[in-house]
Amino acid sequence: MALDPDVFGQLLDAIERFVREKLRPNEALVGETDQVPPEIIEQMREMGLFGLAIPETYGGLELTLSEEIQVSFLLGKTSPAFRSMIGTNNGIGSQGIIIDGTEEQKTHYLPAMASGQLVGSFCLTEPEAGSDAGSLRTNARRDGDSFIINGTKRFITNAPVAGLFTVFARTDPDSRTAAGISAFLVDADLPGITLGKKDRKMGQQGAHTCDVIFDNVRVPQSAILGGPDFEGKGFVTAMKVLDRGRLTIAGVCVGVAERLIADCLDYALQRRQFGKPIAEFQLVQAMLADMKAESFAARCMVEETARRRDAGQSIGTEAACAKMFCSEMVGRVADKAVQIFGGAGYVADSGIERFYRDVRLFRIYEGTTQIQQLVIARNMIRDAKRLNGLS
Ligand code: COS
Repeated sequence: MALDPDVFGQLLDAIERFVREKLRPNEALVGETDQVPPEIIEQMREMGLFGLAIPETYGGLELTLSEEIQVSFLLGKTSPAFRSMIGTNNGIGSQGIIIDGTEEQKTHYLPAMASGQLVGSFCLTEPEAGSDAGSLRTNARRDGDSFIINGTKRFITNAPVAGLFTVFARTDPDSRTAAGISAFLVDADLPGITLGKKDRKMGQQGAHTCDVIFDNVRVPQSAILGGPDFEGKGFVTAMKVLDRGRLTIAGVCVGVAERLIADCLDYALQRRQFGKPIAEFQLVQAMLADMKAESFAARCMVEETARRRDAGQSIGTEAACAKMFCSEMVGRVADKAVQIFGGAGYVADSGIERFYRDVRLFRIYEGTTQIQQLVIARNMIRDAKRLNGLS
């Protein structure tokens, strides 16, 4: 349900001000300390940012996808670590419950996630199962009315602060593929769950990932996401969640690109070489123009995909196109930003090198560029076969 336009406008204004006044001044600190200050997280809770995409009935703001990506554009205008704090609760940590959860699961978990009291994490990736998510080895063995989960999950965003894990585990011991995987809602304080040490990453300091190890973790049958009828259907839930998540990441990429372009323009107008601002040199202008055109194309793509999804269309192909194009685009933009800043872009003080490192992740998580290509091409071929009566 869309918010009243005035109310939504006020929300965007408040977020824009928050980014400008609170988040941007703390970017360097977060980069250096690898920690988002607790008072900022508290302010995010108060603003309702943890529940942007959660239905109003469960305490969230219930933004449409078109509205949510406008927020992504704004939050992209600062270090991605800030958005990552709220990223899982609005995306992969809650969407499984919203899309396929039972009423009881929604009532139990979503209000606490919307308020930010409970952080949700998505446990799909494993040491031996990254892009080939369907080959995961974590297993959930039935034992009477319970399941016993064993396995290790890797690079799990927000795991160090999570209270709830959506865990994808194989319930059919005879299957080796996507079939036979179930999703479980697992409270983080259950006996048998341990966390690995925080990963030391190339960028996005302040956003934390680590291993989550499940050693004979007993959960009731009611922990299957969607209830007993969803046993063996967890992989499809994961894919539906990722379709949506990929678009919001694309939105963040657009925001970061726009931020970098604004920084480059400011710098190019101030920085003088050969007696004039470097913005007056055509070779610098060419870089600025390419950055602008690409980021504008990306913005249009994200907005159109969100519109289609809000109109009830399935967006698997479009979300993959957007994730691929926007994440690659922001990589090129960040590279040109370093070039325009020159030496100042390579040293830490300008913050440009930090963004250059931060944006590298966008081409990897929630599906690499190569996985997006595979999804796009597979869907094209499937649709063409259907059209021609070949399948
Ligand atoms: N929406 C709904 N259902 C989907 C779907 C989607 N977007 N994509 C796939 N499915 C369904 C398929 O229809 C199929 O169901 P049926 O067996 O009933 O037909 C099932 O899911 C398995 O799909 P598929 O055969 O395509 O699975 P594959 O093992 O070949 O894997 C890819 C598909 C590669 C696309 C998948 O493993 C993937 O997305 N990998 C990347 C994982 C990822 O993004 N990891 C990031 C970590 S999470 S932050």
